[in-house]
Formats: sequence, structure tokens, C-alpha cells
Amino acid sequence: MQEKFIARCFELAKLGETNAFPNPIVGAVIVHNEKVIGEGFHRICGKEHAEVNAVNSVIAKYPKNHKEILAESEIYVSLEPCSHTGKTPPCTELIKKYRFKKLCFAISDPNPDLDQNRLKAFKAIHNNGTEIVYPEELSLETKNNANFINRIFFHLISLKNKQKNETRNPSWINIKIASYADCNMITKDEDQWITNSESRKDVHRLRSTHDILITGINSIKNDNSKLNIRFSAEELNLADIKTPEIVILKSKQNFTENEKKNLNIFQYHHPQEYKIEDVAKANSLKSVLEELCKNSPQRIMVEAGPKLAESFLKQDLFNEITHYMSLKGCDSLYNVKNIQAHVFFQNNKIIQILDNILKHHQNFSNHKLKIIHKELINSKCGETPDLKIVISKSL
Ligand code: AOF
Ligand code: ZN
Repeated sequence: MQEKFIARCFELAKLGETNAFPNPIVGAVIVHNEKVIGEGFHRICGKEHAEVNAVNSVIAKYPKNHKEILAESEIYVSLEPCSHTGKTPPCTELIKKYRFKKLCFAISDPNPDLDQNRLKAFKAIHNNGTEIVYPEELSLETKNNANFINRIFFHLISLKNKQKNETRNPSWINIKIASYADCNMITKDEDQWITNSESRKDVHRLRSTHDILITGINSIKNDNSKLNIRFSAEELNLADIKTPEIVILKSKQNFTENEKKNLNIFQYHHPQEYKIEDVAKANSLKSVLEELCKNSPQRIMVEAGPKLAESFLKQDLFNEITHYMSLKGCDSLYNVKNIQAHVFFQNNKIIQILDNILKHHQNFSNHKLKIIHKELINSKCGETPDLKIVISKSL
């Protein structure tokens, strides 16, 4: 039961993925007699934490007797409740105030600001009669999911701890790749798209949850890409959507006046939404990236053709790869109709294929790469399923 409520916290947390950054994404659920009576998530960095929003939703529902109801309730959170005063007061104070029956959270918060107060705060909650269920008591899958959804936050904190004197802002670089099962990234003439419509929708979600989108002049010219977000927040399971700042990398080539008038990117975006960066002038890709993160940490997504993606990989300028792999034309390898069975019930089959992909990526990098997430993306309109694989550097 508690794993189910924590799973709901993860879903809620992800709704805040657009604007919670650089804070973690967090979801909270309040349960009374095994029924969810309140939910909340952290939507905007600097604003209310998930626990506060969940408690407020119960107060709104039971304006007269919320105190009694909350004291008979359990609170589930996807991350350890904060015990420090940041831009907002400590959530542990709120939990203490309402004397919940139980507090359960999925992972500890590595933010060093919490270290001073944690022990005292949890002791006070415990002494107040609240049972505390720590992450150690949850399943490995739950702990892995809690780690996965906040991998960017955990990465930023670990950098901050390691490089105390570093003045540069940390960044997170995600290279998006779409390919056929043989890793070929070039669209075959007969079909316009490599991946199915649900994967392409997921890419729009990815755009909205990054701050900068890097592409290359060639991709813009060859694909005439719009690089906008063509789904609503609701369709993307987000509370808010935003268009990341678009950075078009160029070196020798330029846009002609005619291209500047006619290409979609210039039609669909205001001039303040994109900029063109000359990599040759800046000296290196690395210096372009440093300049982009000059004022604050940034989540950067690279959505470009194979050549530019390869430059990022070869120069080791990435944290993760999001690979959408079309299983189109895999009929000889799979019985496509039974693909779900292959993925979920014959695990070894899928691992075998993923190993091939990893070998391919490893050619680009000195780092050990590891798959941290994989899921099958089925399409509602009968297209072939795709595999979404998130590959990360082993730290
Ligand atoms: C929680 N619940 O929903 C979030 C937490 O400046 P503040 O007050 O917003 O605090 C930010 C820190 O609080 C952040 O770095 C992380 O350690 C924690 N985030 N904690 O209990 C939440 N977003
Ligand atoms: Zn908090």
C-alpha cells in the first residue's frame, strides 16, 4: 500500500518538472483510512513545497475539521521533507504541527543545508507520536525511481559538494537521439519519421523540461524544424509548459536572407526566443556551453543531427543520452505484435539488444555508460512501439 502512495508522489512530482529546477521535483500525498484525501507537488522554485500544497488541499476540503483529519492521516513524500529554512520554512515543522499518524518518504535529501537540523527535526516528529517510515524500508524499485526522477538535482548537489570553490554554474546536458534499431539516425526516404507519434510527443515534454535547446544550422536547414511545443501542459502531464531558449550552433555556414524569411524556426519564434552562436569564433563547444550557463545552472537538451550529437559525445560534453529507438522493420528479430511480451517477459532478449546499442555509444566516449531507464512507448494509432532508453555516465 505505501509503495502505491509513493508511486503517486512520483507522478505528482513530475508535474512540476518544468519550473521546479534547480530545486528537486517533489510530490506529496495525504492518506486517511487508506484513501487519498490530499495531494500536492513542488511547482515553482522558491514557492511552496509539495508537503505544504498537499496540506493546503486538505485544509480547503475540510475547512472546519482539518486538524482532526490530518492527525488521523499519513503523509507520503517522494523526498525527505526539508528541515532547514530556505526560501520557504521547514516542512518538518508543518509535519510536527499537524501530528500526522505516519510520515513515509522515498529518499534522503543530499542538500547539505539540511545536515544541521535533520536529527533534531525528526526526533521532534517522532516524539510527537508520528511513526516515521524511512527509505530503507521501501522496495529497491521505489528507491531507484526516487533516485531516477531527481537525478539532475542529485547531480547538481554532488557537484556543489565536490567543487566547493568552483565559480562556474553546473549544467546538465541531455543528448536526444532517435534511431532505428540498427542505430541508424538518418530517416529512410519512404517514411518521414523514424519514431512513433507518442515518442515524438515525449520529445515535446523533454523540450519543456529543459532550459536551453541546442541545435545545429544544418538540422535547421535540412529538416526545417519548428522546435516549438505543440502540445498542451495537460497532454504532456505537466503543470506548466515553456519553450526553452533555442541556441543554433554554426561555424562556417550562415543563413541566407531568404532562409531567414522562410525557415520555420524564424516563423515560429520571436527573435528573443533564439540565438545563433558561432562555435568557430567562441573557440570551442565547451566555451559556448560555459557562456550559456554564466548566470545560472541550466538543463540543456541537444536536439540535432548525428554529426553535432557525435561532437558532444566525443568531447565528453554530456550527462545523459535519451535514445528513442524505433522497432520498425524489426520483424525478423521480433514478432512485433508480441513485442511487449519480449520486453516484459523475456527480459534477456531485450537486454541483448540494448547491449548492442551500448557498444555503439561506447565508441564515442571514454566513459562507462549505463542504462538507467528503459520503457516501451506504444502508440495509440497503431504504429510500431519504440524503446525509450535513458543512458547515463557511470559516476
Ligand atoms: C521538501 N519539499 O517540495 C522540496 C524540497 O529554498 P527552499 O525553501 O525552496 O528549499 C529548497 C531546498 O529544499 C532544496 O534544495 C531541497 O533540498 C529541498 N526541497 N523539500 O521538503 C519540497 N522541493
Ligand atoms: Zn520542504
